[in-house]
Amino acid sequence: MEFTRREALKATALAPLALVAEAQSSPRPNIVFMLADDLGYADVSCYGRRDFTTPNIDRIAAEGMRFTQAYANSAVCSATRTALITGRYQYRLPIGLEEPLGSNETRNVGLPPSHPTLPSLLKKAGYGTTLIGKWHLGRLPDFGPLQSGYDHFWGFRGGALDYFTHKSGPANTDTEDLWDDDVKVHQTGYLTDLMGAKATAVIADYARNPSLAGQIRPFFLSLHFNAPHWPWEGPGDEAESLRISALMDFDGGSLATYARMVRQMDLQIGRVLETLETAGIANNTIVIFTSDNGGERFADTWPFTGKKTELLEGGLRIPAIVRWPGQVRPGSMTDQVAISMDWMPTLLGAAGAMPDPGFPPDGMSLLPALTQNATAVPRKLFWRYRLNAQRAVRDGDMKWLRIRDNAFLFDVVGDPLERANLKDRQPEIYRKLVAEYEAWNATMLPENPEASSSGFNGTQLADHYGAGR
Ligand SMILES: [Ca+2]
Repeated sequence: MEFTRREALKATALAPLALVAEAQSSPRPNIVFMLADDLGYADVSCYGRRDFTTPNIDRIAAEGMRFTQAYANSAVCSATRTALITGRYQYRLPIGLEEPLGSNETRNVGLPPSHPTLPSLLKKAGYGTTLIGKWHLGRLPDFGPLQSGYDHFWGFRGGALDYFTHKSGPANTDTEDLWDDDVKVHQTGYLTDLMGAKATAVIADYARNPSLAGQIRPFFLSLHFNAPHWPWEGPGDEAESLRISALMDFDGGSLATYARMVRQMDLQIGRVLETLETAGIANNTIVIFTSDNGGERFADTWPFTGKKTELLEGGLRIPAIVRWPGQVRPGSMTDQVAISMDWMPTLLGAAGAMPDPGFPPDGMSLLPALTQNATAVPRKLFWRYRLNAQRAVRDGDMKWLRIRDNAFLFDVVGDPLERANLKDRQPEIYRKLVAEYEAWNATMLPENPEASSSGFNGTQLADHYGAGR
């Protein structure tokens, strides 16, 4: 891939003069944003995974900063990805109400191309923008990465893809979903490896063409792995991809398979880091690694309970690691509460770019925590999830949680397992958080009964006895 002189001139014309001048005196950082899919809080060794190691992800932490209180905007894919790309609560847009967007959805829901996005704002500021991996924010012809601010796209549009057949359904269906820009492509190989290869090629290309017409052009690469999302297939498990009758299968997978899926992603992340070094741009590149929601059935979410599709901490808490040489202290850690939609103001700030005044971010910039060792700022954050009428507020260390008619108040810092219900011991705080939720919720779109909202029942997961069928 290479961008043409015409594209470069177009980008220059769009960039405000001040930014161009700044870019020439001190180059703006490149950004490599890596997102795992359904990776739990303790699924990498620097967050506590016990049965395997993730040396490359650990290395990002050793050379950067680890967030101990990072949250996903939602307990599932599309909803979090809406918040991540818009920098705002997902409940402001119909696509954000899909938990997640279904593959057979016929209502034509997606991220409106007119909405400003993290890639579209960076592009406007002169960045080259590429998405490799998962999109999951609506189908062509109306919706897609190229329609929402990415110059280039290589990956898939749905919620899941088989690692070998690259189909969104079982092997015997006509459901291939692998794309190069807006053209469907066929490629052989294990998807995690293909994404790693594509990412390293893209980085090398950007690094080879850093300057056109005297302008240094930084890049924003979103590398959205589907690992370790189901189907449960590690490298070499092609037979399993032919066996399963649905990608979301409940008769396969194991801790060992899961370990191989995560470790293969870690390996590809190592190649990305190596490529940044070989290209000589590691020192001017922000590297981020995080996940889109909490862990699924094989994940380690200790010390939390709950999983993907649940507003318990295990469904929401995720690893978040940032390396930025010269700016972020190596081997550091912060207890700053953070959430997916914070990346928009954070990365725009790092790039010297501005949000669209018509769509102000709901999150906050993490730059003070990252670059100035700032004291953690208390946050007030809100979630809702339609299945089982789940609602949650985190205010300071306290969390109000409702699941169906069961209501709780937890101190999630002192009691991360969410066991000691303080509702009747601290009724004023309980009432305050409920009132805060109601006030916030009144400013969001109402729940849409037609939107998807997924979860697990007792026939699927034995530990969910009592839940549904
Ligand atoms: Ca996910």
